[in-house]
Amino acid sequence: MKETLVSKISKSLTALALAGGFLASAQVQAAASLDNYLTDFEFGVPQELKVQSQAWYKPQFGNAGWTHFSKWGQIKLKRGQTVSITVKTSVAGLYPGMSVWFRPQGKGFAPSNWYAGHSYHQYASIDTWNQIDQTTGTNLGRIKMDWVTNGFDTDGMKGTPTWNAAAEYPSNSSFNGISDGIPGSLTLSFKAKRSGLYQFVFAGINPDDKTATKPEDFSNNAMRHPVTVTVEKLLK
Ligand SMILES: [Ca+2]
Repeated sequence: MKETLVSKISKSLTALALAGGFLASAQVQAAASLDNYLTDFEFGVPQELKVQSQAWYKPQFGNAGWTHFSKWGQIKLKRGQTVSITVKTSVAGLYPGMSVWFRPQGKGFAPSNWYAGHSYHQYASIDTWNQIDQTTGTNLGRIKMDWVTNGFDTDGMKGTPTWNAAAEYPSNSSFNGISDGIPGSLTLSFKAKRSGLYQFVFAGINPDDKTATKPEDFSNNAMRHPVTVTVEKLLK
């Protein structure tokens, strides 16, 4: 039986779709190393780390967080444990922001000292395959991160909440501004739904402009400022 034109086109489209699918699955991604940016945490042991003042939410980068201008932490949790993570600073005018993910490890998964790119979405899960160490060409595997929670400190924060590409203050509620009455301090609490590794990233968002009473020069984006981070186990 003679093939109709429609049938031929249909077969060609199917072939193209298959080829496209193959290319997509074979596509590799350059991973970003978190060496020197990632700290292991234990319950109740504060760690002082340095972050940039607007790296958790960077208007110049489409409002994404910036992987290497922030700092990362991780801790293993058991299913059902309720924990809090606090990021606080004594630097006036600096407002911490933080995102938390569950990150599966083991066969097929990239080690946790690799992240999938130079920017991160503050309130999204990711699942990406064939992450590559560009230096060695090694396929690191899959980076899967299930979003758990996020937020930023609004205590004392000035600014007009307007949402646009250049906005310094996100009015999009998914960024989750939190006021607990303590300027420079942000606490996120959550219950572990699964046993395993939880990874978090933190940095500043929308710092105050430099003033006579605020000696920190936040106009220097590259400057890093100290924050103290503590993970605590909460009683049920
Ligand atoms: Ca606060």
